[in-house]
Amino acid sequence: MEAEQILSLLTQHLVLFFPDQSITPEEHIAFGRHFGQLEGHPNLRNPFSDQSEIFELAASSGGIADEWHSDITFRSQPSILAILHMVKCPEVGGDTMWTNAYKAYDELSPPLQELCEGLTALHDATPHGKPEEMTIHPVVRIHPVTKRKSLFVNEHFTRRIVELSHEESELLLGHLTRWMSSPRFTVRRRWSEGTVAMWDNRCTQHFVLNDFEGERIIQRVTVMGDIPEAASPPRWAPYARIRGGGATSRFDFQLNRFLGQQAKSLESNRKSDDP
Ligand SMILES: O=C(O)CCC(=O)C(=O)O
Repeated sequence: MEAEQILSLLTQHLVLFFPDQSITPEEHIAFGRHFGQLEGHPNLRNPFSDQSEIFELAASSGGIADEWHSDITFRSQPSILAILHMVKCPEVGGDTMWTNAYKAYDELSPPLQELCEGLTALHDATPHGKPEEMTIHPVVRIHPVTKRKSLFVNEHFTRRIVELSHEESELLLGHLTRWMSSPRFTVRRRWSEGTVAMWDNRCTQHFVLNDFEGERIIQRVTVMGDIPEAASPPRWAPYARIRGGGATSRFDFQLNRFLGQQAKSLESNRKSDDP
């Protein structure tokens, strides 16, 4: 099958499975390259290979992604798609689930859709021990190919809705991330060794069931990303109280820090553009 056909099936179905492949790491990388430039994982170690374009998640080294997420959303250009190869799986358990972020958006009530479209969210790499790696994305993004809207917040990397207070953000993010995982939006894969799975990272999230014993080894290549296009520009200013000292000001600390860094970098870009 041609790469273009595969991409078109992916656009239609969001997640594809190719059983009984048992590919080598080189074949895995070569397959991935058909879909764009590959990137290694920015924060996770790559213990099994010198090749930076492939990395491994092994249960023995704690590589169980048991929180819903899209990949690398703490970066300004999160990956567009990823391809997994199941190398060793437990006899029972360790299934992976994916959820459809288009449906999660489509089935929100119109007032909540409208609210979410005017919001942005701060994402960071806290799960990798790097909270200083952060960026802001729209809460609702538009897929560059289908032009459909999808919800783009996840429980693993999204810390805060920028235009809401900390307390309001906790409520809304809690609701949206639970909503994303509603069973009717999801598909669940029981793995066998040699299966390859591919997903569109712009309109899905995934989650691994941490319910198994024994080794589970899976390898991934990741196709580099694009800047998420917002369904609409943010409709409100960031809500972060500048004054310090109050017991709850710690909740605004990270957002203020990000906004400060952003203002500095805009200022230095402006200066370097000055004739
Ligand atoms: O191990 C899996 O099934 C999924 C791994 C994962 O979450 C990821 O590659 O981001």
